[in-house]
Amino acid sequence: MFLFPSLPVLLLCAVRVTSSETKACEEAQKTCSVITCGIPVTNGTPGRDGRDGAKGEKGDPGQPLRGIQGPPGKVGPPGNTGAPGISGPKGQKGDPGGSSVDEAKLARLEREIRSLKAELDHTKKLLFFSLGKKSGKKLYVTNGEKMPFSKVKALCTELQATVATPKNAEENMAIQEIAKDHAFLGITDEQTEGQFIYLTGGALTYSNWKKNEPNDHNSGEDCVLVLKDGFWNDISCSSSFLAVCEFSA
Ligand SMILES: [Ca+2]
Ligand SMILES: [Ca+2]
Repeated sequence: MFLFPSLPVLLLCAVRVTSSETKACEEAQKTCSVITCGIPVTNGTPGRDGRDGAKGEKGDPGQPLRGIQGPPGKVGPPGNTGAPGISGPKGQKGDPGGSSVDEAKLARLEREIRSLKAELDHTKKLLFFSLGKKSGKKLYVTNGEKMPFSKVKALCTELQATVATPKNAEENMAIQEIAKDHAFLGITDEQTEGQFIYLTGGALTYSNWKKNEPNDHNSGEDCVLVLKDGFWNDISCSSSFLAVCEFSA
């Protein structure tokens, strides 16, 4: 009995539904045992959620997010020196220099030179008195040390002096008095045996040989000593005796 009344309803449903409503009915058939289309009926229970729609179109690119500003970085290395700037404007002409300024400067320098000269003379006198012996324009100085002739030469050269070389009796005595012991003289016959010459060059102009000297004793004696008594003796250059240097005073 229930089949017949529902048949016209089903037919009516097939006639009335449009193509767009067909899908809705099909969907409804899956959930409803009885479909009522076109005829107002009481509301049924809500259907299930539909399927996901088609994928949408790609959206516009998003705006990049700006992060928080970090701390300042380290100071970079100094750059290259820049090109020199343009010269500044020429300054105003200065005041003419007075010649009186130069004269005053010169006068002050002259006073200073005179003062220094006086001081030097005084120092020399002290030096003669305490260290050396002056004879004419020569000053003889000893450090009291004994050494071979080569070292005596080196020492005197270093002091911008020469080895003591007496050229007369007065100078010989001055050396004898300052040495008070056997001391080398700046005289040798190293170049030619028997021909004594000055270290500074030239043949002897004065001599004070002891009796029987020079004798070039044993293996040879090419250097000269002034003995305590003031007489000379040729001696081996490698022996050690007092060093006396000669300065021009
Ligand atoms: Ca000799
Ligand atoms: Ca000798």
